[in-house]
Parts: sequence; structure tokens; C-alpha cells
Amino acid sequence: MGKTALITGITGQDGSYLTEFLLNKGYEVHGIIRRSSSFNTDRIDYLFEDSNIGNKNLFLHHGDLTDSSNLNRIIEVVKPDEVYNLAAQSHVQVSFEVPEYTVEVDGIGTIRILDAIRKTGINTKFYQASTSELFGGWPETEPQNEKTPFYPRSPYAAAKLYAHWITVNYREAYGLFAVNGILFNHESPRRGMTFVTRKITRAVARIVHGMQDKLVLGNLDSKRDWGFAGDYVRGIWLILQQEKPRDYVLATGESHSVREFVELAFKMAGDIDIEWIGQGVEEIGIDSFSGKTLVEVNKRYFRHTEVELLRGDPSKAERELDWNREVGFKDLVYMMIKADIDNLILDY
Ligand code: NDP
Ligand code: GDR
Repeated sequence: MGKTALITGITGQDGSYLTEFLLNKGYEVHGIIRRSSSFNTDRIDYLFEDSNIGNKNLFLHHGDLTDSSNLNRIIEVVKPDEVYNLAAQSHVQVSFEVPEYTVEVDGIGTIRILDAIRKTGINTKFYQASTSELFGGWPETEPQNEKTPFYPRSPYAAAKLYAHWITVNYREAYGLFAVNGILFNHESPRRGMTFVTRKITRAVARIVHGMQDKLVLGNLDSKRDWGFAGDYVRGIWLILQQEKPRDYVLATGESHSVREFVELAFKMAGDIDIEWIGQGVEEIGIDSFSGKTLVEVNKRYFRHTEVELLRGDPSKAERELDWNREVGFKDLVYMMIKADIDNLILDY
């Protein structure tokens, strides 16, 4: 008999990759989706279209992390061997606008699931989607690892900090197999369009094809450790396969600025060299050949408190999980820009 997994956030970027990964491993996968006035299963629809999977090994349940009644019921009915808690209001900037909702979902939502597991007494392993945002991105702390002190810099990170520690607490207090994966940024062609990488690749594809004039961004100098989501869901699964419940950092160990990402995307999509002129909100990026302005800065995308520099140290995961990322930075940018160009051609 294969194992049964329950995934919250199955309709998100990571949820879709993890579902595909687990189905390929022979799991029966159950996912929790929110009721929505429009379809919200785009990222996993292709799995249902596969006649070997659809309606056989993949099942969806309506629910919400703000409602413990459904979580208790679903956990009782599904009796999962593994629970992956990926659901979240995951946008850092948006968390400044909806701080209370963010903690309700990302913080309290986590205890709702943990407590449902504890009360039902089901023997299951629990994975919590923890984040590099917990570190705060202070340059003197890089590369950040499992021992780096936390310093959350947003309502999102503060909510995730609670979720992180309550996961540790339920492990220690009740002996649950409950673990955190402290994941650095991971991206893909399925990344939400308002996160900076996808915002860039989508806009650059459109600009190069004459469908958009410019790309408007916030802080060009923040640095992130960007990996590929497909590599990270493999790491997530490995974390739950260990004998002992332990928390792990997953990262590439490399860091690049938003500015570098923009330059590479334009180069790959249209052989365009970007030249930067001016400073702060006055800074623009021009096509060095035509002189046309292609990038502008607008302070509305600046964060109240910024996480300046993230670069992770994945050596514990490499050593103990035998995990390594396969996709490097340039391949990731290429994969995303190519997919966005292909999407335009398909739409056309
Ligand atoms: P996404 O934003 O792509 O997906 C979030 C998922 O959560 C969606 O399925 C969304 O549903 C669901 N969701 C949101 N609110 C609720 C709610 N109230 N009840 C139930 N479900 C809800 O995130 P990612 O896939 O990128 O990330 C997965 C997890 O990993 C998140 O917890 C994120 O914070 C964390 N993380 C992500 C990193 C990254 O770089 N991607 C790095 C570190 C941590 P819907 O589709 O209906 O909106
Ligand atoms: P992040 O991702 O905040 O790291 O959180 P995001 O892509 O939103 O921002 C990365 C950096 O880019 C800067 N930036 C912009 N960001 C956005 N979204 N839009 C812009 O126009 C823009 N211009 C510059 C930001 O200031 C920031 O420094 C992601 C999410 O997936 C979290 O859920 C996850 O926990 C962390 O990664 C690890």
C-alpha cells in the first residue's frame, strides 16, 4: 500500500510541484482548496487530465486554514501518513496591508492543524513551510543556517516565526514528528505573478514582444538566494523521510540582486543590455542600444522594512539528506523567461 499525504496550499506553486512528485512516488494525495468564485486549480488541472491519476490518486477537499472544523474533519477522514502545511498568505509586501489575516492563516492556521493531529491521535508526520524571511537578511549573518538567530522584518515573517516555534514545541511537548523546512526563495514558471522573479520574466517577455512598454519595480539592490521549486519539493519530502524529526535549511548558497535578475532576463529574452542611470526612485534602466527606458523604480513597491541580503548555507541538508539543488541561477532565469515567452506565443 502506498502512503497517503495531505497537502494544504495544494493550488500554490509548491503544492503543484509536490503533488506531482508524490503522485510519481505512488502516494495517494489529498489537497485542501479554498472555495473561490473563480477556478483556482490551474496549477494542478493537468494532473487531473492524466487518466492514470485523475480521480484515482488525487482528491480535493474544500477547507480553509482559518476554520478548524474542516481541518479536524479532513484529518480524521483522510488519516494521512504525512501532512504538508504549505498554505499561507505568502506575500511579504501584502502582509503589511493585511497583518491580522496573515497571522490568522500563517500563524494560527499552523496550530489549528497541529492541534487537530494531536487531538485525533493520528500517527502522522507534519511538515511546516518555514522561511528564510525569519532571518531578517542582515549582511553580517550570511550565509544563514539552522543556527542563525531569527529577526522577522514583516507581519508575514512574524507570523511564520510563531508557526516555526509552535511546530518545534509540539514536537518537544507531545512527541509529534513535526518539522520545519527553512526554505530560501524558490521560483519557477508557476511562481505567482506578483513575486519579483515572475513579475520580471513576464514583463520582459511582453516588452520584447512589443506588448508592454516598461517594467516598474521597487528595491533593485535586495539580494536573494533563488533556487528552483522542483528541487525544493524533493528536499521537503526528504525532510519527512528521516528517522528523527529535525529542521533543515534548503538553499543554493548563492545570492543575486534583483538588478542582476533584470539584466539577465533582458539579455536572454532579447539580447538587450540594460544600462542604469540615476539613483533611488529616479533610477531608470535603458536599452543601451536604443536608449529607450525599459525599467523604472516606484516607491510603492518599497517595503516598510526590507530584508536586504539572503544567502543560505544548505550544508546540513546536503550532508544528512543527501539533497542538492540541480538547477542553477542562470538556468532558472532561462527556464522562467522561456516559459513566459512560450505562454505569449500560445495566447497569441
Ligand atoms: P503560494 O502563494 O504559491 O501558494 C499558497 C497556497 O496557500 C495556495 O494554494 C493558496 O490558495 C493557499 N492558501 C492561502 N490562504 C489560505 C487559507 N486561508 N486557507 C487555505 N489555503 C490557503 O506559495 P508557495 O507555493 O510559493 O509557497 C508555499 C509555502 O511555502 C507558503 O507557506 C510560503 O509562505 C512558504 N515559503 C515559500 C517560499 C518560496 O520561495 N516560494 C520560501 C519559503 C517559504 P489559493 O490558490 O486559493 O490562493
Ligand atoms: P520575498 O519575495 O519577499 O523574498 O518572499 P518577492 O519576490 O516578493 O521579493 C523579493 C525581493 O524583491 C524586491 N522587489 C520586489 N518584490 C516584489 N514582489 N515586487 C516588486 O516590484 C519588487 N521590486 C523589488 C523585494 O523588496 C524583495 O526584497 C518570498 C515569498 O515566497 C515568501 O513567501 C517566502 O517566505 C520568501 O520568498 C522566502
